Amino acid sequence: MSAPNTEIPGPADYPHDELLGAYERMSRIRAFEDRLHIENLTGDIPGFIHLYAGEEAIAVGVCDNLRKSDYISSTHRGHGHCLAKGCEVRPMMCEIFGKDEGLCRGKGGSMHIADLSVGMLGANGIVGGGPPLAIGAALSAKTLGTDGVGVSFTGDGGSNQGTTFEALNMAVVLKLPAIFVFENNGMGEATGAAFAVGSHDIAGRAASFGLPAVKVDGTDYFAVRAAAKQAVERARAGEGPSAIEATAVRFYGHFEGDAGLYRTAEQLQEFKDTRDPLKIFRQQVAGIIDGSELDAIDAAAAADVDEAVAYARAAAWPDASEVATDVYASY
Ligand SMILES: Cc1ncc(C[n+]2csc(CCOP(=O)(O)OP(=O)(O)O)c2C)c(N)n1
Repeated sequence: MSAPNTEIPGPADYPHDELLGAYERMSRIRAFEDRLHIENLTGDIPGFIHLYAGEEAIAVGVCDNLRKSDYISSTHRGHGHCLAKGCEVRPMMCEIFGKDEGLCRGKGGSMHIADLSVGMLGANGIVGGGPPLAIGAALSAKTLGTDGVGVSFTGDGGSNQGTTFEALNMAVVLKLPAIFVFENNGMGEATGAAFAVGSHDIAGRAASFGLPAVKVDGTDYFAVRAAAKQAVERARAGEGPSAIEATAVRFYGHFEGDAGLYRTAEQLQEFKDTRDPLKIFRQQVAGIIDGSELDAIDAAAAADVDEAVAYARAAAWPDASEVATDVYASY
């Protein structure tokens, strides 16, 4: 495992607008997830939802290095990845509520949101399902000579899957423009990564496949952004794949409805006090950006989500005659 980059560009190295944009994207994810936590209690959301709050700096720090034409694959905890890659709030909300105006016409739901128009290959109910998709996108970029990249987001649990190992190996063998982002939130459902990850070192294990791999604090937007920048530049230059292990904490249960008995309320509160990527960002930009500007961003994000929920609730269901449309592929 190569040493983490110690010369990380900080807030002073980015234009004001870019800093505001990064916070806006993280704030939008937080508002989206906090609101879904409440909406889910009404029973009006079909299927399971898994919330991304606490991990915002990973999705945004990575995707802020990507172009619309680059591809990402995601996980069952996919809302943050979707929003960071450019999916719109309203059609995402419609999808989660199962409505016809959803990104997948209401047939995907939370765990299968996809939007190819922004390079979002899909949230994925199959743990470890994303890495093979991302290297497929990377192989197509390499074959077509587009200088695009394919990025997979995978949890610490997903890092143990055979599909992930195969994808890591194939990306190295074929020297693909692929980036493996491992979101280590310390838990796979209720099982600790310290138990389930044999090496206790996801980046080190990835490096053993023969690619550069770094470990970063995934609650630090600037650390993630810098690590991903190096990986993306390397991929676009034809130098092959990289891996990033980013550590963070999820603020909600594994899924909405999880009693979360594997951690105490005190532990969770301490995480929220000390490992909140939005609070950390606010501290990092203090003196450069006025807190009131960030407050206004939070208020606008909450208003957008309000509007999207109202819209989605009132929106039409898919017509029954379309039940099989877009479900079966035909060639
Ligand atoms: C192939 C497969 N095995 C098991 C599951 C059940 N499952 C859903 S989420 C999950 C935990 C995944 O943990 P991790 O990859 O760390 O992601 P996190 O939930 O922490 O974001 C499991 C085991 C599944 N969906 N797919």
